[in-house]
Amino acid sequence: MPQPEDLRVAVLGVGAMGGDHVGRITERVGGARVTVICDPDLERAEKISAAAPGSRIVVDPFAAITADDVDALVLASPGPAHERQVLACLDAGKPVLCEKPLTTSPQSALAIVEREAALGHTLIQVGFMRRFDDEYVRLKGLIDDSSLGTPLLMHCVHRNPAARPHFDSAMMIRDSLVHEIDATRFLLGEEITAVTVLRPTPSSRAPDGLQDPLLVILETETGRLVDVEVFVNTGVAYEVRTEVVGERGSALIGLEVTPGFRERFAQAYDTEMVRWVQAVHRGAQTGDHTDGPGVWDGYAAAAVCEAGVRSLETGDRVEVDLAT
Ligand code: ISE
Repeated sequence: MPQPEDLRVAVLGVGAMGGDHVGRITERVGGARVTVICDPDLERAEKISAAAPGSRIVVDPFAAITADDVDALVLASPGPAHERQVLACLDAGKPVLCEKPLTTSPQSALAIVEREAALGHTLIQVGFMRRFDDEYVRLKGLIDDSSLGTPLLMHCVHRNPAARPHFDSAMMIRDSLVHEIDATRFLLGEEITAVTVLRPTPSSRAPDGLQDPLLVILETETGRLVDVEVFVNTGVAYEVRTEVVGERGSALIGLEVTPGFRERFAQAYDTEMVRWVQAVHRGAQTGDHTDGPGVWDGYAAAAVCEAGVRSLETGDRVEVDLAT
């Protein structure tokens, strides 16, 4: 039953992720309801709206952002649309949960960091959902309470059974590796300073031209090394594993194997949404809306991805150019 004090949410883009978010808010998250659905594919919008009682369809995303029956927004539109939509949400003073990427370039992401800072309070959470996954949270706990001693190395595996059509090698960095980049920053609590992308013999299953798998080395501020296998056409299952090696021990998470990322991170997506709704409710009183990853995290990830794409192209170790 909708309550009068429910947060009224517009979801922009109701493809796979956005459609899931509408279902999540409608069925599993208290304190919020979807009032507006916006998608250029009207048939899709109507189907999703039918499953979200009380929602209406708005075709123009900018009309959805300023609508009177919208208190906050979930952006699950294509990445290139994010910059203008996020800026419009900031202008309207409305909180946003923005699926990655925040924007498609570090320059435009930095402009958003600056615009939000000028407002004086945070409004934007970026959808790095792993930060809400129980296993990642426990692993971070082991690092933060010194159970493993000082962390020295991380080994990450990021395997997808099959990439979407038109997935190119740069997308392996921007779309897949980006989660390992955020997980590294989250777990180790420091910035990534350099990226080296190595290209082993491609799998014969990889579509023409796709450098699949990749082996990536991330270096951090204090000299920790993180190796990441990104393999997006294994033909097997979704496997995401992270091992942290410290001076006094190691810990490995991600032994569960699922068909895809939506199953693997189902709990994380639900918790992310619950916490976001709670944070927005709290923020209505305090003026500080966000306790999840924010615009700086979106910007830092974009800067590391840019270095990664350059390393992929040149084969060189590339330093990350991060604003100070
Ligand atoms: C996808 O966009 C995701 O975000 C998944 O978590 C990732 O595993 C996959 O490789 C991406 O394409």
